[in-house]
Amino acid sequence: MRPVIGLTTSSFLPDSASSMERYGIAAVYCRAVVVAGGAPLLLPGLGDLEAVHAVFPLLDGLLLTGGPDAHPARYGQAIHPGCGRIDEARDSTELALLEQVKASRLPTFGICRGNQMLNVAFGGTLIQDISSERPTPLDHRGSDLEPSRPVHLVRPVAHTRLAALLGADPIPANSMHHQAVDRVAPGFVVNAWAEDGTVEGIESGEYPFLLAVQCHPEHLFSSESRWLRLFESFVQAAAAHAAAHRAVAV
Ligand SMILES: [Mn+2]
Repeated sequence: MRPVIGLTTSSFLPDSASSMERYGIAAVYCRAVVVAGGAPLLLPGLGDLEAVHAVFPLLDGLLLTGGPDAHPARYGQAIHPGCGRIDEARDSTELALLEQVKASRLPTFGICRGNQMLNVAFGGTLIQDISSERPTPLDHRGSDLEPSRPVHLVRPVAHTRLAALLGADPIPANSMHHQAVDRVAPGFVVNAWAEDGTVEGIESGEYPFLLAVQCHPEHLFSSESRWLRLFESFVQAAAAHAAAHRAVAV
């Protein structure tokens, strides 16, 4: 049985292409989960906590995807002028999911916004806008128009799970973010740095699989197999969680 991987989604407001609000994510997230052996299940960011509690027991793993900015009040700050679009219903949904993760130790993988939400949910803070708050020569939005194009190196930190999966050598990564982790949440460590000192991922050794990256491996795994290992390791952890959960249920 494939483990069921819940993926959080973005809300798309009515625009020139559609008069309807929609929920969705890039298809490559789902393809990466399938290639790694999981079964993707999309989760709308409605902000309905009863719905979260009803759906959560169906999940064997949780993938927090990219998206808009977390409300800075979630980490005790006022909105900085450089902060971008906020979706409070999605914030509520993901933070409720992560409260369930804390209780259940469900394997969880964060990507981009997912890296930031994981840090916020566990008590860390964010840089609201890198270019205005921490100017750097690196262009962390450099892959916006071409998501599979690496634009800077990421250096895995020795003795982290990420380094065990990617190897210790610097690895080219794409980058589509303007925020980043600032103060790292208690219980977490930085698992990768960009060369300008930007946090490119965090993880906790206190859970079976609780790991996140700031780049977008879902756009890289098909051309660089090292990135596929992240999805494979995550899905394996989800399968182990499912096996243990079913054993308890019997
Ligand atoms: Mn970056």
